Amino acid sequence: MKKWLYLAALLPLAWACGTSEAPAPCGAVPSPYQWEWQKMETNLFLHFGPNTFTSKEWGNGQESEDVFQPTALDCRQWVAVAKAAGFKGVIITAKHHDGFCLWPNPESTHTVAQSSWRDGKGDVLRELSDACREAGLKFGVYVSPWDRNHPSYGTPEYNQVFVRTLEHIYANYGEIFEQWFDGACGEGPNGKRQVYDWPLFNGTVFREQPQAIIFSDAGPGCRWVGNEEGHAGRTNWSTVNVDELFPGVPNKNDFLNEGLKGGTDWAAAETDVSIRPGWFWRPSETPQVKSVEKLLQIWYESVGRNSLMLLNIPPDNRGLIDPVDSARVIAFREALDQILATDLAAGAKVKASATRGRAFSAAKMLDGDENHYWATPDGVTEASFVVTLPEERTFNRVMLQEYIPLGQRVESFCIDVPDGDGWKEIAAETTIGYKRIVPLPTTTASRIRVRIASALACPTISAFALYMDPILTLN
Ligand code: FUL
Repeated sequence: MKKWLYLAALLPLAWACGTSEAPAPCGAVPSPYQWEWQKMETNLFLHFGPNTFTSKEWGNGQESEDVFQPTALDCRQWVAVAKAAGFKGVIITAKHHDGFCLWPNPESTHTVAQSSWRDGKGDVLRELSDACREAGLKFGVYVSPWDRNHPSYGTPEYNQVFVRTLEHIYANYGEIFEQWFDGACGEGPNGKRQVYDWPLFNGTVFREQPQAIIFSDAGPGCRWVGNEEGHAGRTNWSTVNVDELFPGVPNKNDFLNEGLKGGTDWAAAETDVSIRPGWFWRPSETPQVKSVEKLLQIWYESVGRNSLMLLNIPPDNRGLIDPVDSARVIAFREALDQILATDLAAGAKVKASATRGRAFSAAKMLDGDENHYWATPDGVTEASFVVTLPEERTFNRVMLQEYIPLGQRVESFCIDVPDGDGWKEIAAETTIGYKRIVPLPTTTASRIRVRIASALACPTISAFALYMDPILTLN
């Protein structure tokens, strides 16, 4: 064959392979730190302080420093529980609303240094940050701007005190992966409220700990999910308009729960929830530690709805995690691991209605590489794929992931299974995001179809899996 004829014969093939160019980013995208943070999925929240000893939720700041008296503090035990439960990071109340500091903060006279505990030499942040680093867990801090103890609270000087407080932590306890700011702004000891200087506070974090994700109602790193019961919205966009929000913003809980399609800023939702009714440990609540079933449900409705699960397990008045709580959270993780151990889509073949090119084929969703994804040609925002299993299998959860470094795109999708010669719809949902797990009626099938009904730009789907959860079933 003549050379040109040979080349001409190859042309249609080259055309069929489509483009090897990745889609352009769509709208706001996560920073590399936000992308890494999202992949942590489950983290441990620790509420610990004078309230642990007084059985209060909000101390008034007048508690004697000597109230803080853990008899057997062991932060390595907390970290061991976190590890066993599969958490990737911990966040502790370095300072809650009562103003008591778990480290010797030179900006305050209401700290561990003024307590008779360990003759004023104790330092919970030191022990915990060391234990985290030893175990390979990330370390984060909750520092409440509301301070019911500090004499300067309610005056402009307090904003400077608060910044120096942050700086002291940042200079002494290593890398912080998340800075937790709650929006509470009540009265201080002189009856005044503070006008918080958020640009100053955030600027301090950006300067001293640039990798830290700043949590608040308004982000900018991640946003509150809008409730403390443990559920993100079924629709959950990781984007919002940060300018329209501020920490403590009223009447926005539903909005925070769902985010804003096409919002100008990336601030994914974090779901903070306690394993107990309260945030601090109190013995009377031990019988109400959440069940494995409840924790699984929270996981599905947070991690499975494009959010992070920040589970609070408050240490007790000995300074240890209560054995009831640790046994429960470890049992939860074991149950979850067992459900996720078998991907029932293993060995499947997948065929899409449209593909951008070989580098973005539907098979990329099943190859286990988080940087590989199926994508359609630009402008194709309605598309489907059919997964053909090696044989009939029984499942009740579908897991989908979008390749979020290029933005969140899918705004509605459906799941179908074969019905006679056609298909039957068994689920209709909205967003996907980093991870979406859709509960299904228990279904036995050898084929399953996912139909993307609408998207902000060509979909980029990086993972598809099927699971069978024998504990939480729809039918
Ligand atoms: C809120 C606080 O008022 C609660 O005490 C708790 O710390 C919760 C996580 O955040 O803003």
